[in-house]
Amino acid sequence: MAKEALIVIDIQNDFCPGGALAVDNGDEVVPIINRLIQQFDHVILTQDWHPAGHSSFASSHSGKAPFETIAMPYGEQTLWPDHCVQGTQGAEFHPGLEWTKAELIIRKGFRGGIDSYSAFFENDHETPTGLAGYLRERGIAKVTLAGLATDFCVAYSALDARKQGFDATVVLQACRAIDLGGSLAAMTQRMKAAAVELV
Ligand code: VGL
Ligand code: ZN
Repeated sequence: MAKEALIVIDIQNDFCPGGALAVDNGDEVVPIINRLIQQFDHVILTQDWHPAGHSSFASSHSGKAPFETIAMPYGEQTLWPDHCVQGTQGAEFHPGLEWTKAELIIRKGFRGGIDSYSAFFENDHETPTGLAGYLRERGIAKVTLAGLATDFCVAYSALDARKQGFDATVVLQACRAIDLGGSLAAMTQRMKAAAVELV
């Protein structure tokens, strides 16, 4: 049988209550994800990892507020509060996440001029992170995704997994959403249309 991997998306302090870009009830998924980690032979983590002054931060654009959008050379970009700055406490994994078993940590959003929601591609949808090659080389054909946030990093990762020919399942009870302007419903629709299995 083809090998499977669990991809745990961005379980970092800044996405949990009290963090800079807190997702409502984001920390509730930690015990659920810990159980999933025990169940999978292969576990991969992603870590949002921005340099200070990153172009996805509203604070980098005068007159712009968080959750507004801006036109970037690679397309429309939502602007965020400063979050997950490299080396800060906010960028660390949630202290309750039992991550030691993870075989790979994919850091993303580390280039100042471009954001990266997906674990596979940056937001230009063409600069790869290397994850697809890593999975293929290791014979992993199916990925299960969980984490934060459902309608951004989880959804874009699941869509790109499908585009790259992997089977993809999202465990919804192990995800929480930001839900900005209907983004949760829109991204749920896109995942269904791309044959992402939602369980
Ligand atoms: C995320 C917004 C900005 C996410 C990361 O993990 O969903 N969202 N950076
Ligand atoms: Zn980010």
